[in-house]
Amino acid sequence: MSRIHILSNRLPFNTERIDNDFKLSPSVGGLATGMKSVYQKYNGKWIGWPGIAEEHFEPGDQERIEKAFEKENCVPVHLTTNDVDKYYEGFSNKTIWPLFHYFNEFIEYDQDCWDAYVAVNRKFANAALQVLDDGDSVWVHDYQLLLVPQMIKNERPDVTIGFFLHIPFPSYEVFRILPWRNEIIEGMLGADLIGFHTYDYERHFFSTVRRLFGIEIHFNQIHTESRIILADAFPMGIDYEKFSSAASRIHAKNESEKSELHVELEKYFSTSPDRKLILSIDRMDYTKGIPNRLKAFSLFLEKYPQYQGKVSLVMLAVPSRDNVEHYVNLKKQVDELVGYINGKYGMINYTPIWYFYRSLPFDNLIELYTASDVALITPVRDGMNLVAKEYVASRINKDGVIILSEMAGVSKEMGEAIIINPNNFNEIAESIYKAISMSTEEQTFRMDLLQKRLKRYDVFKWSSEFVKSLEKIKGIQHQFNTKKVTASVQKALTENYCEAKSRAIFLDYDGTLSGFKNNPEEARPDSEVYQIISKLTADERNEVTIISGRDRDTLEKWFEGYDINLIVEHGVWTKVRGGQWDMLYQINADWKENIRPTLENFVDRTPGSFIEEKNYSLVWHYRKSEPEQGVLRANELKDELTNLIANHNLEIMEGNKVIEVKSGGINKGVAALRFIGGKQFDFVMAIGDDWTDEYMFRELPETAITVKVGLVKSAARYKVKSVDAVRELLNSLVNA
Ligand code: GDG
Repeated sequence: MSRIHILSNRLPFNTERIDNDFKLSPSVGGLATGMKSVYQKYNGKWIGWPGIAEEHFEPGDQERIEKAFEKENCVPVHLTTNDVDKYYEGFSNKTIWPLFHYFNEFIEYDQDCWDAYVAVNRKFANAALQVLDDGDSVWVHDYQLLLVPQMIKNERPDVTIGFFLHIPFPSYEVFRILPWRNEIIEGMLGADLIGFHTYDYERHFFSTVRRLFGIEIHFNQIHTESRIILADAFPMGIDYEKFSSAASRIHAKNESEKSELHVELEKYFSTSPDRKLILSIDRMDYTKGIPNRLKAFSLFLEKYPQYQGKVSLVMLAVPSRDNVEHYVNLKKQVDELVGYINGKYGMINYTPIWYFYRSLPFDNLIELYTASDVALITPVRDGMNLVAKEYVASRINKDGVIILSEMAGVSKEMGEAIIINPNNFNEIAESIYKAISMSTEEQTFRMDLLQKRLKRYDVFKWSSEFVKSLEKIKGIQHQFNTKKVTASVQKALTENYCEAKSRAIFLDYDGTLSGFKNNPEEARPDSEVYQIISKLTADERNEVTIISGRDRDTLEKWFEGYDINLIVEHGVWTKVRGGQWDMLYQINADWKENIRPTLENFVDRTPGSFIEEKNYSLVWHYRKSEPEQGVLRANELKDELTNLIANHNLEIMEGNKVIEVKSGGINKGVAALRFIGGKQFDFVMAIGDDWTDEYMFRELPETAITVKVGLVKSAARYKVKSVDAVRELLNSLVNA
């Protein structure tokens, strides 16, 4: 089985200097747990920063660290203090973190930090390149390493790369603010599989890819020139069993075994039977909505004074990035709010808010989860939020209520929670009341559903689903590659070409010989196209035909003086070289006046779109309109047209960013076959890019060499990736 390596900013161990050596202790986070199962099962390495900057090394430390990590199959990437300052604390945490969490006012734009980000991503990529063997895969994690996929792909296109983003991917309208937006997306598109926690993040990403690069996306596959890339939502799970068994273990403890916190919690409830405890746990981060939570809790006590003295909030805020200005300010604000609320509502035997600004041992965490009646989770933005899931897993008695912000990715999976808007303090206060008043039956009903779901889709299932998708994309790419015109296929085609005595060559124009332009008129042939056509037509064994959906005047003008055949308007008109225009069979265009108003209506409603008129068809172009709106309107238009054409012999054709209405019964396939007629060709070739060319691929004899431009499904025998590749193929034929 091929190996899978993991790349993340930190290695999954904490490093402690003991005497003259380093002791590693496993870190306990969800990512570490989930990924350990992957890199161990697939025999890979974990590549990341060990957590000690190079400046703190004493002589021999680097070797000692490397040796210690080698035993754990980890490869340390060494960073300097400057790297950590600018790449991690700088660009990662002061630019990407606020940007991706919609805190635009906190974003710092610092060229030095960006340069360091690029350089450190390069260090990680190089470390990975050192360990990669043929057939290996890598799974890159998170926003600190967005450029790594492309850096690896450029050097090792054969390696399958997965990337998972643990934080939200913002709307394009926010993402576009970033000066380095193109570089970031190009970096991510080096991956073959891109994972997000939710579909919303995925669709924001698609929208960004479309808008920045105009790349085609079919369902969840991104079709770049060289590869198909899969993107999908994989909501991260937790190690469910670990939390539920820890809760059972703690539940079973006798008095002497209980921790101090455990005893204190029991004492709190024993003073009055109707006491309730609300829990909140987060890193102290401005994305977590901690001040909102405090204000809403205060409002609750104000609105429901009967609960003063009976309901407390226990708030664990783990210190995080505490040397950064915005975090310092947040801490100050939280301290003040806690002081204010405790001062206002506190009594001798009642503290409204128990506030811990530190990290607690795992068992204490479980004690908090099991003791609290309500989990109050109110981030203003959060990629997923694992605390909500951990609370559910720890509720072995199937009671407890979760109040959950709709801005956390986890809310998509937890319909049974009370979902709130974190900026609506009144709604949160009311939800607290609703939660503490909820009947036990209702709590159990909701908790049972949540538990079943989270147990099934735990962190191991999450990582195995991702790995399965890595295999899937490998398969999809392989399917494409088997049809790809490789060097050896090209050689064989060239040999066939050279041996043939008479050849029919059908070439579509737009998207095949010439790339798409915003305006159809701008796509006129360049000198290379003319050169290829000249060379092809100079060989008298060749019958060269441009077969296109374009109108006859344009193509006649563009190829005036060239010894070629033209088949235009999808086969309506044919002009054999030296001859006159001839219609395949009599058709009329009276229907246009009935259809035109509908198209005009769509032009008015879709900025950037326009109508192209051909002799026997009308075309609605939407290449220049907003990508999503264009697709939406195109579907709407197809729908309307389907009703309109019911009594006419008309056809609706969907091309590349166009919807065309044309007279029925004629297509490129029928026209190409008619052209061949009874003539004997021992080499027939057809190249085209959109689905109107599929008629040709299907109708031509089986022996024909049919070539699709692009990576989508096709009836063609071969595929090439781009217009450039078509030109390369044709050049290789004519130069043979
Ligand atoms: C990022 C994304 C996404 C907290 N306090 C203590 C402690 N914890 C543990 C919790 C939980 C973890 O920390 C926090 O995870 P979250 O998911 O809530 O949040 P982030 O750290 O911001 O993580 C987030 C996540 O990545 C995964 O993709 O869900 O959206 O921002 O596991 O239990 N653990 C211990 N003591 C504490 O005091 N032992």
